[in-house]
Amino acid sequence: MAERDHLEPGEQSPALARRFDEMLAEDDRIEPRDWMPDAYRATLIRQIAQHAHSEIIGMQPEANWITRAPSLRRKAILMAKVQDEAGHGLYLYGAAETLGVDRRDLLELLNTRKQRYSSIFNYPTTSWADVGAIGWLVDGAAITNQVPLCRCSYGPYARAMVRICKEESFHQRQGFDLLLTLSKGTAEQHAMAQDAVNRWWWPSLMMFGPPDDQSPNSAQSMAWGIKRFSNDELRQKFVDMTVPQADVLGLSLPDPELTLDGQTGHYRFGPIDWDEFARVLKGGGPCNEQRIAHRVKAHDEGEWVRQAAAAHAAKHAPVRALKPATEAVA
Ligand code: FAQ
Repeated sequence: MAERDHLEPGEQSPALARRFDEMLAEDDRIEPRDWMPDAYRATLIRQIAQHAHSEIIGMQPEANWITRAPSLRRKAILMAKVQDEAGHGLYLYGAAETLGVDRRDLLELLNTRKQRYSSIFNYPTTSWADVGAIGWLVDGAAITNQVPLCRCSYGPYARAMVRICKEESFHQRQGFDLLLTLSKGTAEQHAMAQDAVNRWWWPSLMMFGPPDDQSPNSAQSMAWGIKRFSNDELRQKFVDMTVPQADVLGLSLPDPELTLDGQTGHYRFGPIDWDEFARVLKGGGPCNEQRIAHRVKAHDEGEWVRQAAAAHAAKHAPVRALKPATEAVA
């Protein structure tokens, strides 16, 4: 009997599994129509959903400053950035849906704390300089992690990442520009920038996830071409890129052990507080409760918008289908 090009969920076919392995070996992209192992699909859904949730939860800390931005120009930039993050969430939920899940279910998992979002967004933005620190450090870490995802083995995720990375690059530069302005401003502004960098540095390093020897998913994700570099490799890349930028900003990084290793060409850094990371992941960060409560409130208050959009789509669907025939008669 001829081999089918699809299988029912849970069905196995050695030929299709072999084809999947060959595609990975040839660095081809896996597309939604292709057969894939259930565990590959589940890993992608977990990672893409967590990424999408991070984008929309990540709107909150910066949105906190939109009404208090110090100039019209800064306000316009910040509004555009926060809006971009919503767009990134949209592309990513779209990419997750190509794997057979529904975004409504993913949002329910976020709102009921059954899926994660990035640890970084559980920290508060207590001053205007935090907007700069998020752009420079958080978006900088996000880009370091996400550029390799443009070569992820799953096509829809890889393509979403290309556009997201272009926008994140603008975000990172605006953060750098904001901090540079503050750093070169009055003594009070400089101190505000330094304080923000002191608070965001270590949580930014935690964004890359646990150390490699405590990362249960890395080995398999790298074998599948989902991750191209390990958590520690990306963390090191970020440190190496960021330390010289801190010099240009005229700001220090809060790590007395930060030194350039002349032999490896990499910066050595001090120990990360993994207990703090674990606490934040378990819900014990400074803003975990606030972030989810705000998210659930926004979701509930948006119910009428979802209903109206669905009613509009239902009303116009048959008209759209008939349109070509009507035009032909005319
Ligand atoms: N926070 O085995 P691993 C952004 C979890 S986007 C929370 O190493 P993996 C844009 C992990 O899920 C930021 N949880 O996991 C922006 C796993 O959970 P499990 C988000 C974390 O997946 C900027 C467990 O720990 N970016 O910032 C974190 O192989 C400014 C074990 O870890 C992405 O999502 C964490 N930091 O590697 C927006 C990028 N780290 O198995 C607004 C895509 C680990 O219990 C403003 N994701 N966990 O379910 C990835 O590259 C990977 O998923 C990692 C984690 C590297 C995050």
